[in-house]
Amino acid sequence: MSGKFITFEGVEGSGKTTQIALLADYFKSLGHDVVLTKEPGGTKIGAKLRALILDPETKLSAQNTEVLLFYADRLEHVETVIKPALAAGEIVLCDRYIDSTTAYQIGGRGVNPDIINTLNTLINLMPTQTILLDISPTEGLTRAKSRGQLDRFEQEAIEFHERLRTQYLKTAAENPDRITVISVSGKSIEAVFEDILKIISI
Ligand code: Z5A
Repeated sequence: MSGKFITFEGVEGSGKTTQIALLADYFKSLGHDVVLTKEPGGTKIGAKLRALILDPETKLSAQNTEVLLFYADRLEHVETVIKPALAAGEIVLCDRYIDSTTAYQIGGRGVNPDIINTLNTLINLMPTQTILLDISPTEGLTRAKSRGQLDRFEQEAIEFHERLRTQYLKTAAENPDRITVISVSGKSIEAVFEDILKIISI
């Protein structure tokens, strides 16, 4: 595969969606072909899965149902959007990917890592580079709450959000060549973007 696959990660309200859009515009202004996508919800079927997964009315009884829904979304996304774009030499920018599963389902929910490792063999694709926007869950959730109704994850207790931030930082420490942590606490949108441009490589 000749393209570049860059993912953005972080807790709710860390600014991923804002920054990834700025980066897409920046790359396009340089004449690159860019695919801007997200998980869950990067395909037609994924959009339906996303609505189901985020709906506060969705009640899942078995612990692993949630993770299977994310992998149904991911498999369709990787096979029909990400891999074809990379094969065509494009830059793929993805808002959340496998590190979100590690943070939310392993760190947050306590899913057995062996299950995720097995599911990852179906996906067989890791990002070229990952940017982790780090912020305290309290600050991130305050931003998210300012937008209105909270989704199924945003409604979780603060301890859940603290666990997934801890897991994110652990994953970053274990993958220093791929993941760069950018502290965004109290920084303006412009200041964060400047930090991103300093470390992005294509
Ligand atoms: N999930 C999972 O559990 N397992 C998985 O494998 C995957 C996902 C792939 C997807 O929701 C949910 O699925 C997610 C994890 C779970 N949990 N939740 N909720 P999502 O992707 O839609 O949710 P999100 O990633 O948390 O999106 P978000 O809340 O929109 O956060 P964000 O994209 O990081 O932030 P933003 O939209 O760019 O900014 C949020 C607000 O802050 C907005 O009003 C901005 O204008 C403002 N903002 C942004 N930057 C700044 C700065 N620097 N200063 C001040 N204000 C700012």
